[in-house]
Amino acid sequence: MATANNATVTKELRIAVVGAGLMGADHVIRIENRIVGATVSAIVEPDEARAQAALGTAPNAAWYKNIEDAIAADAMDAVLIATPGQFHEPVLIPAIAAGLPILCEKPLAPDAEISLRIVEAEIASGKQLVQVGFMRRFDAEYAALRELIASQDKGELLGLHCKHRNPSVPDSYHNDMLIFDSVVHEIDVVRFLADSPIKSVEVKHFKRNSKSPAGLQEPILVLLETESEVLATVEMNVSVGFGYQVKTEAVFESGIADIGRAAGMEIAYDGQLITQEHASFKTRFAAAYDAQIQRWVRAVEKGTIDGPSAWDGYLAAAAVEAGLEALKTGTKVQAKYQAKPSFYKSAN
Ligand code: ISE
Repeated sequence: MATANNATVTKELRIAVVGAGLMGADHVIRIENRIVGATVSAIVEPDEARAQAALGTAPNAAWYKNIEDAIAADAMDAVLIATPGQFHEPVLIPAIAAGLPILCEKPLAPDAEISLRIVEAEIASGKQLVQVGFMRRFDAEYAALRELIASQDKGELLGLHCKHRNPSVPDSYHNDMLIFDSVVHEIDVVRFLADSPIKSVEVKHFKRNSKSPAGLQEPILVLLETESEVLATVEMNVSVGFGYQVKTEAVFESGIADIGRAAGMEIAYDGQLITQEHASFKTRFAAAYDAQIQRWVRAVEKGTIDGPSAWDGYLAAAAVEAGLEALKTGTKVQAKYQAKPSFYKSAN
């Protein structure tokens, strides 16, 4: 659009944020304060108290109780879904049918069957509309490690040691969530780093932490094997108390690389070296979330996506299914995948 004095006015992308819980509220603040070229135009949230809290941080936004009403009111140009995975499909299907670009938080859906339905809806729309929020791919250290692996500079990648530690989990968190809510990040990022699909999953149990919530059998050790025969060990530990840690050590033929060490000020005092640890994924991955959303906004302007696709979401869901069976049976379970549709072949 050109103004009278010929200055160019760029239109801001109007984003509807669906779900104003922990993650959604964080994304609203992020878009309003740190993302260039976008604004939150709608909060889609059935709970009034949550919606009002989010509206307090998004001056241009209107409140809708469901996605259908927001679509009918033409309230947005794009959708960011930040509800838990089991609520994604009923939002994704109408948003895809309306031709809206979507950034959907992980996991795309709770299982492979639902993920395939979403993939089919996207193919039927004729356009890649869905990007999945595996934000670790946008973390600078993960990106650097992927480049190091691809360069073969330190020889072939032999294995990965991944440590995923949460200070605590909410009461609603249960055993299966260790795999579909938490390990799903490693399932995606191990494939991303090794550039090879997950072939099998096996789950072992560490000695149970007496501080874990009742009913939770953890920490667990998950073994992910890729088709390229890279073995990844994943310590999934959600009751560490002291802070939030996500670290990966890569073992090469001629070297070791380590990412995720605590950064920032180190204090030497009274015979100790003290560095502050993150308290939550909101700060540990803040820069990655910013980069993910900024790049998505730019991609939407060009009518594309810039990150993991719905097909990547499906591949993760299929490997998660193997992981859930491995958790239940104690055996090594092979992941099963459908053939990649030609629609996604030329895509990232
Ligand atoms: C949570 O849903 C996340 O996605 C966090 O990144 C992860 O660390 C945590 O374990 C999950 O519950």
